Formats: sequence, C-alpha cells, structure tokens
Amino acid sequence: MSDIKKIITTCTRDCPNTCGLEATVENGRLVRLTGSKNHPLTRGMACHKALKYIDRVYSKERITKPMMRGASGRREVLWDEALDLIAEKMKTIRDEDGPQAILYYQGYGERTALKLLNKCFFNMFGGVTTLHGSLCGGTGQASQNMDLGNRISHDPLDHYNSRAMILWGRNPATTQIGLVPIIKEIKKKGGRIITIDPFRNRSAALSDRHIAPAPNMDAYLAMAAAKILIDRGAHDIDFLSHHSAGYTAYKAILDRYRVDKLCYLAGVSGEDAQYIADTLINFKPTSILLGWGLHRHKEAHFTIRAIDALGAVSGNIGVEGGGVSQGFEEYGPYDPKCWGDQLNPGRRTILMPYVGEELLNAQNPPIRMVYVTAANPVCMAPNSALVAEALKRMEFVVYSGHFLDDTAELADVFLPATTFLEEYDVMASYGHNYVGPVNPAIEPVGDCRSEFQMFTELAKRFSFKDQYCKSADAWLAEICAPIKAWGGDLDELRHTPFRVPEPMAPYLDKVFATPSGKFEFMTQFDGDLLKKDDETYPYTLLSVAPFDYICSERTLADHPPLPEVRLHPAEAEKLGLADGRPVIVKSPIGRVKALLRIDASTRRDCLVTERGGWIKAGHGLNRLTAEMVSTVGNGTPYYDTRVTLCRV
Ligand SMILES: Nc1nc2c(c(=O)[nH]1)N[C@H]1C(S)=C(S)[C@@H](COP(=O)(O)OP(=O)(O)OC[C@H]3O[C@@H](n4cnc5c(=O)[nH]c(N)nc54)[C@H](O)[C@@H]3O)O[C@H]1N2
Ligand SMILES: Nc1nc2c(c(=O)[nH]1)N[C@H]1C(S)=C(S)[C@@H](COP(=O)(O)OP(=O)(O)OC[C@H]3O[C@@H](n4cnc5c(=O)[nH]c(N)nc54)[C@H](O)[C@@H]3O)O[C@H]1N2
Ligand code: SF4
Ligand SMILES: [Mo]
Repeated sequence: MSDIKKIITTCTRDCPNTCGLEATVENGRLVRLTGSKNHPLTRGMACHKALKYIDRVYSKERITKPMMRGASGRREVLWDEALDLIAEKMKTIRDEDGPQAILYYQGYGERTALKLLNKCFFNMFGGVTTLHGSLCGGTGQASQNMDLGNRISHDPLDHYNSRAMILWGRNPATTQIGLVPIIKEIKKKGGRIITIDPFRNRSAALSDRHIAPAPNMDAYLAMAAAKILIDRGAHDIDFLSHHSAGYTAYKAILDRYRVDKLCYLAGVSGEDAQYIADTLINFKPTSILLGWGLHRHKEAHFTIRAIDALGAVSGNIGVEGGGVSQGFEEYGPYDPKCWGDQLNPGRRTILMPYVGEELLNAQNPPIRMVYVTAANPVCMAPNSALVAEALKRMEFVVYSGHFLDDTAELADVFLPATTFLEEYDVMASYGHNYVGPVNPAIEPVGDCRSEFQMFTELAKRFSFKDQYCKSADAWLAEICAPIKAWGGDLDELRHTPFRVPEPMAPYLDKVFATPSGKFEFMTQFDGDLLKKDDETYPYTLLSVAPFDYICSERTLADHPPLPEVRLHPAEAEKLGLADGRPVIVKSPIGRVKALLRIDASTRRDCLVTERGGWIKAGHGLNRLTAEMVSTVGNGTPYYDTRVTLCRV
C-alpha cells in the first residue's frame, strides 16, 4: 500500500502571488503541487510553473552535494570540508583586512523569514560589506514614498470594489495570476480594464483596451489624461483643496503643454488619453496598478509620480476600490532587529546596480571574498561581462543555490541549498498581505541543506555560536514577534495563513506621512531627461518577465538554442530581416545572437524579449545592459538599454 501525505505550504518563488500550496507526497516522493484551498486570497490557485518546481527538485542537473574547485576542476566534498574552508578564509580575511573585505550578496531567489538570519550571521561575524539599491523594486517604492509618505498598496481583495482597473506597465496574466479572477469579476460587472504597455502583453487580452505608449513616456500620457479630466471639471476639488500639497505647481506643469502635444510626446492617440480620462470619470472607483516593468527606467519617478497625480486628481486616493498600488513589504511582518544591523552601524554598502564596478573599485579595504545566496548576478545584474570579471578577480567566491548557473560557475565553493519544498520557514509576500507557512514536503534531496542550516553549522566555527545557534522555532518566535503582537499564533501559522493588519484600502483618513501630512504632487518635471533618441541604437530593449520561468530559475536543458527577440513587421522589412532567422542584437557594450520573431504586438521603437536565460546556454541579455542607476530609489533602469539588429 502506498503512503500518501498532503502537506500545506506556501510558494516562496520570487512572485507576488505567494500562493498557498498543497504538496502531495507518495512514498516520500513529491508527486503533485496544487493550490491550497485554505488560503483566503489565492484559494486553490497555483500557476503552471508549479509543476516545474517538482522537476527542479528531482532534476538530474541539480547539485546535491557540496563542491569545491581546485586545480583539477570541481570535486564533491563533505559539508565539514567546505564549511571549514569558508570559516578559515573568512577569519584570515577579517584578520588581515577587516570584515568589510567580504561582500555578502543576498539575491531575490527566496525571501523567507529565516533568511533574515543570513545577514545576522555576517553582522555577528563583525559586519561585512552588503548591498544597497535594487535590481527590482527600488524606484517605484521610493517615488511613491515622495507622494504618499509611505507606500501602502490596496489589498488585492479591495480591487473587487473597483469599477475599473488600469494595468500600467504590469502584466499579471504572466506575473501575478491571483489578479486574473479579480480582473474577470470587474469585467463581469460591466467594469473596464485597460492595459498600458509598449508591448501587447498577455494581460492585454483580458483588457477592454490596450494603449501602447513609447517606453518611458508614460508621464505625458498620465498628464494628458489629467488635463482632460480637469478641463472637463471632473477633478476632485475636495481632495485637491484639503488633502493635497503642490497642486498649483503641478497644474503649472500641465499648463506648459496642450493635450495633443502630450499625446504626441507619449506616442499615443488623443482617443487613448480620452479613454483613460473617460474611464476615471465614469467608472469610479478605478484602481491603478503599477508594474515593476514600468519603473526600469532612469527617470521613472516622473512616470510614477505623474500616475500618482492622476490618481489624486481623479479622486482615487484614499478611496475603497481606488488607489495607485504596486507592492507590499515582504519583510514587513518581521522584527528588523533580526537582521542584526544595529550590531555594526555604518558598515559599507555597495550599489547593487553597479555591482561589477563596485566590486572591482572598492578600496579601504578592497573586496577579496564574495558570498552569494539565492542570486544569479552574473546573469541578472547589468553588464554581465563586468560582473563575471569582478567575480573572477576575487580571491574566494561562495555560492549557495540549486544549479550550476552563470554565477555558480565562478564559485570556489558551491553549497547545495534545499528548495522550499524541503524547508521549514515562514513566508510573507510582496503582492498581498498574507504570511504563510513553509513546511517541508519531503526530506532534503541528497546532501542539500537550507540556508538556515548552513549558517547555523558555519556559526559553530565562530565565537558567536552561542548567540546564533538556536532552533528554527526559537528564531521564528523572535523574527515573527510583530505577528504575535498583532494577535497571530505561530502554531496556527504552521497551517493557516495570517493576514498582516494593514488596511484593505489605505489613506481613508486622507492623512499621509509626508512632510505636509498631505498627498504631495510632483512639482518639478523635466521632459528633456526622458528623451532617448539614438540613431545608432534605435530600439529600446524590453527584457520582460518570462511566462514559463521566474527570472533565471531554469535548468540548462530548459533553454532553446537561442533567445527570441520580437520586432515590429515594418522594422523587420526596413532592415530586410526574416522571421525565424538568427540575428545579432548589439548595444553599446555587447552583442547577443538571437532568433528573430516578427510580431506586430510590439511598438516600432522596441525590441521585446524575455529575461533570465543563462549566458552559458547562449542567452544572457544582460551582456547588453550597461550599469545605470535610477535617479530616485537606486533602482536599475534595465529598459533604458538601446540596441540595434543585424543579420548574422
Ligand atoms: N512568470 C513570471 N512571473 C514573475 C516573474 C518572472 O520572471 N516570470 N518575475 C517576478 C518579478 S522578479 C517581478 S519584479 C515581477 C514583475 O512583474 P511585472 O511588472 O508585471 O512584469 P514585467 O514583465 O517586469 O513588466 C511588465 C510590463 O512592463 C512593460 N514596460 C516596460 N517599460 C514600460 C514603460 O516605460 N511603460 C509602460 N507602460 N510599460 C512598460 C513591459 O513591456 C512589460 O510587459 O513579476 C514577478 N513574477
Ligand atoms: N535584463 C533584465 N534583467 C533583470 C530584470 C529585467 O527585467 N531585465 N529584472 C530584475 C529583477 S525584477 C529581479 S528580481 C532580478 C533577479 O535577480 P537574482 O535574484 O539575481 O536572480 P534569480 O534569477 O531570481 O535567481 C535566483 C537564484 O536563487 C536560487 N534560489 C532560489 N531559492 C533559493 C534558496 O532558498 N536558497 C538558495 N541559496 N538559492 C535559492 C535559484 O535557484 C536561482 O539560482 O533580476 C533583475 N534582472
Ligand atoms: S510562482 Fe507565483 S503563481 Fe506560481 S505557484 Fe508560485 S506564487 Fe503561485
Ligand atoms: Mo523582481
């Protein structure tokens, strides 16, 4: 008779949906992963990628034993040998150059509660160099903070109160399927959905209208819609006069342009802007969802702030079913003391969007060792070639992960990590307000260990072992102290998600944590900074979220021989390029061979592709992306990359 178990857990992939899951285990082997019905928001949902997670767990390519690189290549070693070497290197470097000669690079691969302790480990060790800035959500959040004081998004369930939804540079049909039933419900009730994206993404098919502005020119579109609204007298005078600051200066920016000029600059038709204004007037409340794609531009704060302003002018801020929402605090429900930063105030951080250059140029002390967890910076950070060169120049690189990806290839020590299906932890979300349990469905494959176990074992080799080495439950009680203070029960959390007591709809009292206590309008706007005409490199490279994978989480076998790039038919004709043929994509810093797809769903000024393929598989689009940092929020403007194409 077979032994069948069902385990309630939570998906910890870098995905805002953070679904409640049910794992089915037959005779110790994971056989099924489906949505768990007891999750109040995701309610039995799981995406098509969930099946792949089972394949990843048992993949032949997965590294399941520690490995070390020596003169004769890589060899498997026992955990003790790997950890002894790491401890010895860390002590030597600390004694010779101080702890800041080590960089701890924490990626986005998994962001659970116990992962706070990774940094805590390095703080107890003496405080190493860490990162600031973001490859992901920095710009949008910092820009919204300027307007709202502190960004708080509407609970996704509050969108059921919306009569319309604007997906502004966001593609939930691919990136957050939990929003799809909400979108369908709004439509069923006669509401409207608008997708605003230079590329006709998958979510456009769910929408009443797809509007395709030129990349990075959305601020003009938002201003055009606001101007139409004000001209029609449909602006929210009560909100503007009592709860906002800076409206006069913002209005003066609008008055510098005519509506048709704004539409021209945005690269859209007048009807497009009218449609948005009409929706905001006649389908109240409207929720506006900002995507992460939207803010991967240097001056994206103008975009975000102009959209926030449109939300305010139309009376959608601090209103149920309204709002301009992007994301949530995935570390919000935890005690920040557990990072341990208070142990070493003022430690050096380096700028993530410039990680290659920063690593090479760091002085006093130079960086000698890099410790990477849950990341693939060679593939996913800008300027892959420089990141790879920097890692090669390091004296010692430790990588903890699952597969031999581009970054792991350069590691001296590979520590095989468990996946979330083999782990005990707690997981909050950057897409909603629920914290869920992470329960091990199966025993670790091979000799894999969770990062918590790895750092606990490593800590035993240091003088701070007594402070660090505690049980997972003891640590979770400390980390999750805020959850307890909010009335949560950690035992109950092992099977039932807990909702963080954030409001369903924020700012209902119209009080904002800004200097004025009011909503603050953008009062300065410099359109010249948005222009990016470049005859040599005429296309904006949009390297968007793939449908089938999360970022670079794939195996070598998953890769087709070439990455695909999508170009508008008129441009392909102009260049004499044929569909299905290889092309060379060139940027000022690199070139990548790709397969051309001729596709009318892109604008003529864009080349669209999916991010995340590995360099060692012939993909690696960040070989084309130069280091840049956004003006606000230290984000990474990947989509300011300009390229051209030619035949192979
Ligand atoms: N399947 C899948 N899901 C994922 C991920 C994944 O890799 N795969 N990644 C996860 C992560 S790390 C993140 S951060 C989120 C991202 O979630 P999303 O923001 O929803 O996805 P992106 O594809 O990054 O960007 C969305 C859209 O922004 C558009 N865009 C780019 N520039 C502009 C612009 O200037 N204006 C406008 N209006 N639109 C623009 C792109 O064409 C793209 O279609 O998704 C998460 N979910
Ligand atoms: N060109 C371009 N580049 C981009 C973007 C873009 O739009 N275009 N988007 C950016 C965005 S939004 C993001 S979030 C970043 C992501 O950049 P990264 O965080 O560097 O990369 P990921 O591809 O998410 O890879 C995560 C790795 O962590 C591993 N992993 C997963 N769980 C665990 C775990 O529990 N322990 C350990 N040790 N390892 C684990 C996975 O196997 C995988 O190898 O990329 C950015 N790069
Ligand atoms: S990747 Fe996202 S949508 Fe898919 S199961 Fe995980 S949390 Fe849900
Ligand atoms: Mo991200």
